[in-house]
This record gives sequence, structure tokens and C-alpha cells, in this order.
Amino acid sequence: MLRQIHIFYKKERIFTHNYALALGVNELENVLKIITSYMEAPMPGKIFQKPLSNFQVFHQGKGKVYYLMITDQIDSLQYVNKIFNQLVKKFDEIYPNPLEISQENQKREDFLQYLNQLQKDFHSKVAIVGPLHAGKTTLYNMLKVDDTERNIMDFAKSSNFILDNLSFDLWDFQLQDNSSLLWSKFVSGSDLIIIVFDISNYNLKILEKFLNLKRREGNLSKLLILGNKVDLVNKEYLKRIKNDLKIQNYHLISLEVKDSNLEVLNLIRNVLNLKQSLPHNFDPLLNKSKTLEKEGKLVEAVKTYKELIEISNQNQLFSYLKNFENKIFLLNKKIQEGLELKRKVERKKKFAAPQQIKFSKKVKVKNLPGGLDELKSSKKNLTPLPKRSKQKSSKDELEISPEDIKSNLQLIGKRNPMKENIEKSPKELKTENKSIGDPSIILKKMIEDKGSTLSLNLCNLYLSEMEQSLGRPLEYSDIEAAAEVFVKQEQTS
Ligand SMILES: Nc1nc2c(ncn2[C@@H]2O[C@H](COP(=O)(O)OP(=O)(O)OP(=O)(O)O)[C@@H](O)[C@H]2O)c(=O)[nH]1
Ligand SMILES: [Mg+2]
Repeated sequence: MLRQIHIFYKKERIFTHNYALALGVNELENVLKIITSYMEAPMPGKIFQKPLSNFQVFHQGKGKVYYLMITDQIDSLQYVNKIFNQLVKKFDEIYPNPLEISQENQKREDFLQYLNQLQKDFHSKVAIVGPLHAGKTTLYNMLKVDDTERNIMDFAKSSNFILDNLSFDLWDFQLQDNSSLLWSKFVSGSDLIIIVFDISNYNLKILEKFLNLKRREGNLSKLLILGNKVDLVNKEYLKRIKNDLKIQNYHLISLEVKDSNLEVLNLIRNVLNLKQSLPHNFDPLLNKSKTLEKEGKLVEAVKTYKELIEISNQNQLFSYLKNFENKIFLLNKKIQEGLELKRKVERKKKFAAPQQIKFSKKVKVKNLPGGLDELKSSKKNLTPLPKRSKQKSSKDELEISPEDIKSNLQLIGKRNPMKENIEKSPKELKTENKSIGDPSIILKKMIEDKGSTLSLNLCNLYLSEMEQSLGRPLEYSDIEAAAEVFVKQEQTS
């Protein structure tokens, strides 16, 4: 059966589709090491086959795109060939730009639907075998999808059987003959052989015949043995026949009992090694990590994402894995930058708390758009600007060096909100820069110099928070550090 499809572009994995469990991340890495030379120089149109311990890898390249199909060991190259070529053709057709596969759009939906059809076309086979009257047809009827039945010549019937969104062809033998030569044909190429026998009335020789049939014709097929009609026997009997039967790993069942279908489906799921449903804590963990991230509890968020990676690894959830690994990478980066900032500001010890801002030139303010006229007409007085935005005209003060400038940083966070609407002429801004001045304006300018932007209001807020967390007034180098961290974070987010 078809288990996984991996698609690579320039040797980078760009897509994985998991039909059933097969290769985990590490096993896939090992396979890639083996086939790397094929990827470097692909032979278009040629499919290579590589058996692994439990599975097989079929691989083929076209241009810069490389395809891997993981199947069970039963599937021959001849059998896989047609399906593989269909996959390559379709991908090539839908994605002239292979990297577009990462986008969640209609194209991708269509492609995924096509992959489901491909799995159906693979015709994975489940054959029900066993002695006469064991309950084979009862099982067949229990599992088959109605109205899908077809005759396989005159010796078998086949219907669709769906399990975990995977499609199988389910075969039921029609001849009343334990020794028919057609049994070999019946089981050949099966992914799974289910032997059903009547536990209340069995014949060891006949049972052995069917076990040999499996060994001979289906040595690569998976096997499930059901001892049916357990409702007809008691515990004493079961104890007595245990040694007599000489079969291990058979499952007692009563196919005519209600809900036995769920038990059978679970047994088939296990023996075929299909995908397990996600553990119940997966979604809550996912929500938790998102909330932690939002709340800024980055270290805890990383821990939760690591737990999710472990679950995704166990379940071979390749798409989740990539996502979570990216998250951890970005969060760790943010944590590092935070630490770096903390270290920087802690290093600044020599700081004399500034008392007062001194400006070198008068600041002109523009009217509030529309608002000033309104205010005038209503004869209301404008609130005067805060003192610190006024300037002194003394020549001495114009020549003051930046170190001598004292700004009242305690005012940060208590500004007049109208300040956001104030614009200063470029000339004045330049003069003001020379003399340090308002820390928020300095930060804004520093950020702009580094090719980014942040509103004056947010600069103000940013510095207020910084000051609060430091528990002391800010100094010039703190503002420099703040600008650097902001721009860095913006570039990585
Ligand atoms: N008591 C009991 N009877 C069952 C159970 N499962 C099937 N049977 C009965 O066993 C008989 C044979 O069942 P089938 O499903 O026709 O068996 P089969 O293996 O297909 O038989 P052939 O095709 O004739 O070889 C039927 O009468 C079923 O009703 C079970 O779990 N308990
Ligand atoms: Mg039958």
C-alpha cells in the first residue's frame, strides 16, 4: 500500500503527504543520504527502487524536483510505475513553480484531492481467507461499502472498504472448497490477509493449509487471524484448546455481536500500521503555546512547542513539525535578543539622572488639522505645550555638548497627548538633535536612520516601559540599544 509521498525541490523537502505511518524524520534523513547522488543527477523518466527493512522507497527526479514514494514491501516496481508517473505528471502540470505548493490555496486542495484518488487507484488489497463456514462473508458484509461490489471472474467478489480515509479492495472467496487451487490467485498481491476460522469447530489440518497459503503466496503481506464465534464457547474450552491450536497472535471475536466491527477496524488499523488519531492533549497544547506566546511568556511557549514536536514526531506529522520548529527558532531568537538588551542596559552604570531638558531653539507648532479653528471659534484657549518643549535663546546653551544636556526623563509617559499632532520644521529638528532633547524623538530618529519607522507615541511608550523595567532613568546608550533591538526584531518578525 501507498504510505507516503515526499517531494523535494533543489534537495529541500517542500511537501509530504502521509497516507499511513512509514518513515519518521530520522529515517527519512537516512534514506536521503542513500539517494543523494540520484538527486544530484536525476535520470528523467526512470524510477529507482530501494528496499528498506519494513518498506520500500521508489524515487524519481525531473528537473530540480525529486519525488519519493514509500510503499509496503509487497508492491512491485511494475505495479508502482503507473501511479508514480501519474504523480509526476500531475505535479508538473499544477505547479510550474514547485515552491507554490507551500501555499494554502485551491490549487493545493485540488492536488490533495488528486493524491486521494491516486491512493484509491493503487488498489490496496485485503483478502479474507479461511475454512468453510468460518464467517468470512459475515466479515466481508460488515466492512464493504454498499453498491461497490464486482465479480472477480467466478471465484471471488470484491468491494471497496474505507478505513481512516484510505480505500482498499476487499475480497471474498465464493467457492465452497477449502482445497481450491484458486486460493493462490485469490491471495496474491494482498496487503493484508485476514484468516477467519471458527474457534468452536475447527480442523487443525485445514487451518494449517491456510497458514501455509499465507506463507507461500503472501509472505510479504500482513496477517490478521480471527478466531470467530467465540460466543459459542466458554472459558474452560478456550483454556483447553490453547495448546492444541499452536497459533499465536490470533484474536477471539464474535462477528455477529453488535459493535464487533469497531474491534475489527481497530485490529486492521494496528496490523496495517495506519495513522493513529492525534492524542487528546494535542489541541489543548497547541492553544496553550499560542496563548503563552501572546502573553510574552516565551520560555514556556518554547517548552510547549517542544512537547508538540515530540507528538508530531511520533505521529509523523511532517507539516506540523516544520511549523513548530520554525516557531521555536523565532522564539529563541527573541529570547536571546531580550537577554542581550538586558545585559546591555545593566552594563550602563555611570549615569547621572537628568533633571531638565534644555532646547536650543523655539519649537513651532502647526495647527491641529481643523481642530484649531474650531477651538478658536469657540473661543477656547489651547492648552499650552509642556514647558520642556520651549527653548532658551542664550548662545551658551546653543553650544552645550550632548553630555551636558539634562532632560527630564521622568516626564516620559506623562506627556500631553496633543504632542503627537505637533510637527517641527526640519531645521528645528536638526538643531534639537544636536542637543539631545526629547528621548522619544531621538529614538524615532535612530530607528529611521536604521531604515525603519516607529510613531512618536510608540517611541514614548517603548521608552517608558524600558525605564520602568530598569527602575532608573534612561541614558543615551539605553536609547541606542532600544533602537537597535526594535529594528532587529522588526526585521526578523
Ligand atoms: N454464533 C455465531 N455465528 C456466526 C458468527 N459469525 C458468523 N456466523 C454464522 O456462521 C455461518 C457462516 O457464516 P459465513 O459468513 O457465511 O461464513 P463463510 O466463511 O463465508 O462461509 P462459506 O463462504 O460458505 O465458506 C452463518 O450462518 C453465520 O450466521 C458468530 O460470530 N457467531
Ligand atoms: Mg462465504
